[in-house]
Amino acid sequence: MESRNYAKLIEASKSAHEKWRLVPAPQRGEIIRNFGNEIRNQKVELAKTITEEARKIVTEAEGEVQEAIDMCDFATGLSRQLYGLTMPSERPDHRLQEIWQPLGIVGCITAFNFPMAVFAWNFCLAAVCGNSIIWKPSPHSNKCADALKNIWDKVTQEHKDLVIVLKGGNEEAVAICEDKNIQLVSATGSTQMGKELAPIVAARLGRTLLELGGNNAAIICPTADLDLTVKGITFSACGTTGQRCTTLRRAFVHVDIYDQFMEKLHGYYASLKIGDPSDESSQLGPLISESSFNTMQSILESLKKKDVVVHGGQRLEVGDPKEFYVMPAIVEVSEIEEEMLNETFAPILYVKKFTDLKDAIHMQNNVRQGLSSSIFTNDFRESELFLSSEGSDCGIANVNIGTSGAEIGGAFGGEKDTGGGRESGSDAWKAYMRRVTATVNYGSELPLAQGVEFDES
Ligand code: UN1
Repeated sequence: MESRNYAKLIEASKSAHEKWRLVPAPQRGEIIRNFGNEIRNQKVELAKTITEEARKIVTEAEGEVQEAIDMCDFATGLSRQLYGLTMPSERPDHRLQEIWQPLGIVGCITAFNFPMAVFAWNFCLAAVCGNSIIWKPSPHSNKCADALKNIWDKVTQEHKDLVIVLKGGNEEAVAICEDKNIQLVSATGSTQMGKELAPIVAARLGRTLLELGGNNAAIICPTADLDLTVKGITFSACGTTGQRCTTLRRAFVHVDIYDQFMEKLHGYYASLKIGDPSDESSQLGPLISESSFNTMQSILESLKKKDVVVHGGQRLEVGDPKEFYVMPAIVEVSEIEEEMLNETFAPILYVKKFTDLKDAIHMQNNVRQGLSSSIFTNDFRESELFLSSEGSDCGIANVNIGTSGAEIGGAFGGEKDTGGGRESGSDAWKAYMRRVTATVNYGSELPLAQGVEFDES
């Protein structure tokens, strides 16, 4: 990377922020609304670009564009709701108040699997809050980045540099992390990536917002509606060919319904349509790369060596022969295997029996990651336990829904090795701002807080 070019981009981003922060938030919201409307107009073409690059099936690609549109709508609404609290002051004739101000430049590093939505989560919030953004997309999805950047430029020439796309790989990601001009680095990717990048930002006391690996589990209880459950489990485990951070990787099934559940699950898996993602009937496209395929195979091989029962997982001769289509794997385990503790970015679902719900919750939580979790039950005592402080330790906890496919309205992110960041809905916008506590004295005396006296007498 040419450092002179990089410096120019940063300068442009800084000036864009300095101009943009003066635009009243509701007017910023209006421009973001126009951005959303143009994305709406181009929904089908944008989805095609996602399918072309990330190899997502049509309905998921369109769903992803919809997620970006929803974020624009959300940010437009937020533009009139960037509320600061007012607290009662302990001093007479004083006002105590919080004011939220933009940070400056937000660095945004995104992964191949959500090449538009995760940018939208970050950009829409960063922008409505008054920041500019430097976006480093995954090298797999540069066209997706270009497509959104072109729409932004079309919507506003004046604030064009509010979005700057910095294409590249590790070197560019490190440059963003090292750069003290970038107040917040929001990064989505593996835990390994987060562990490498976060210390670089921390060394300059910068802020990070991390959305890293998941190792999501579902607990299936005896009262669960099994048809609904199997559908939810299959979508979460196989959707996006197992390449979502929210993909379901582990299922704990109550012993009383285990056989019945497994029979239905195998039946559902056998009916999956795997093939060219641009063919509307396909439910699963290929893995993103040969190296993903190799990683998946080596995990399955190491399980087979231990005589663990592995169903599926093999390469399929469908679609383009240069690509890697697989039968999603179901792995039946009788004890916790080492392989289950790590996130393999491929459709491998581990299934284990349980008898006691508290044990199942313990197994679910007993991994380093903490993104998403689900319980399938019609017994409210079980679902309430799952949602209590003794329950799931994840950032996302669902009842009778799979682990993936969150709506934008909630805060998105997870605990432990998932990185602790929250993006998208609720009050996640606060991460993109700095909080100013302002005390205003409108009286003619100068009383000090905590009753401190500082008079000459
Ligand atoms: C990701 O995989 O990084 O909840 C994001 C979901 C999607 C977002 C996934 N809305 O599955």
